[in-house]
Amino acid sequence: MNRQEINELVKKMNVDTATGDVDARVQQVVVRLVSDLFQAIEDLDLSATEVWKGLEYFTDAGKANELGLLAAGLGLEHYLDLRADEADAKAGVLGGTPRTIEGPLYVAGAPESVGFARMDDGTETDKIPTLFIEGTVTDTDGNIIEGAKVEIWHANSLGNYSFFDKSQSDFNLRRTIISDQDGHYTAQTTLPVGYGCPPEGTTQFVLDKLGRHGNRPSHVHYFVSAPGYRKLTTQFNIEGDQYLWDDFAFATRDGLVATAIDITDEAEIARRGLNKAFKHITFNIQLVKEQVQAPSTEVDRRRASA
Ligand code: MBD
Ligand code: FE
Repeated sequence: MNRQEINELVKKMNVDTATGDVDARVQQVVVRLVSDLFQAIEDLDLSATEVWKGLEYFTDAGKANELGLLAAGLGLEHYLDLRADEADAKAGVLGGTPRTIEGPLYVAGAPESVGFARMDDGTETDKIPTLFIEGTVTDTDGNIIEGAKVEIWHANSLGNYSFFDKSQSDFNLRRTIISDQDGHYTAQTTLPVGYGCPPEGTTQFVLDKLGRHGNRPSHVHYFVSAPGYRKLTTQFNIEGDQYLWDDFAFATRDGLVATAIDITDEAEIARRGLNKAFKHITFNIQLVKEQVQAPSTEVDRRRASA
């Protein structure tokens, strides 16, 4: 079939058959995607078996709750960031900490505190380095923002995230810190290890077919919001990790690479109430003022909450 025949067929089946209320946007999207699918089947000369294997794949990936992971791995989530960057540039929005993908592992409802939070439950303190993360939330002119909501989440020593990994305590390595009167936030936690896709999972299954790995560098996720400012979704990725610029989810970006500095000074160690050397990362955040002409940075997607 050629494109015109496909278009006519899809219209006959999915538009001309309407007898009830039509959601015009959904109709437009469905017609386009079904037509493009038929066209791809033509162009690639897919067999019926291949088409059914594809549908079965989505069934399995959905059942495994891996479609969010697949979106990250195939670059769909990063592509949405590039589109958002482009829309911002067109609207004249400049500056601020760069955005990068949320990923599929956020959980709403983490404990909230002002200025400081201890994020880890202490079970890995002897196993991996302690990490202090500190930073200041400002606007793009450097004016401090007090009362910003800094939501932070990251993985443990095995690259696993609490809630999804039921062996961890509730909200382990997940906190909300409100910036203090100096715009400052401090998190005491453990140094995360990079994530790897479940080796027997549906995402890794496709990555294997593509000859790709499913690893991310060590990283820490952020949502930062404050009244009058655009919500920021970002992460820092840690310098020195072998996957820093080889991230299967394409989240590492210029401006989002953090260096973990070794702190061995005894006085510094004592000041933090510790008994061993620790790592320190500074991650300052610049928020952009809300503006009417720019598209919203709020993304409505299904998220876990506990
Ligand atoms: C992660 O930790 C992550 O950040 C992404 C984007 C995908 C899978 C696991
Ligand atoms: Fe992550």
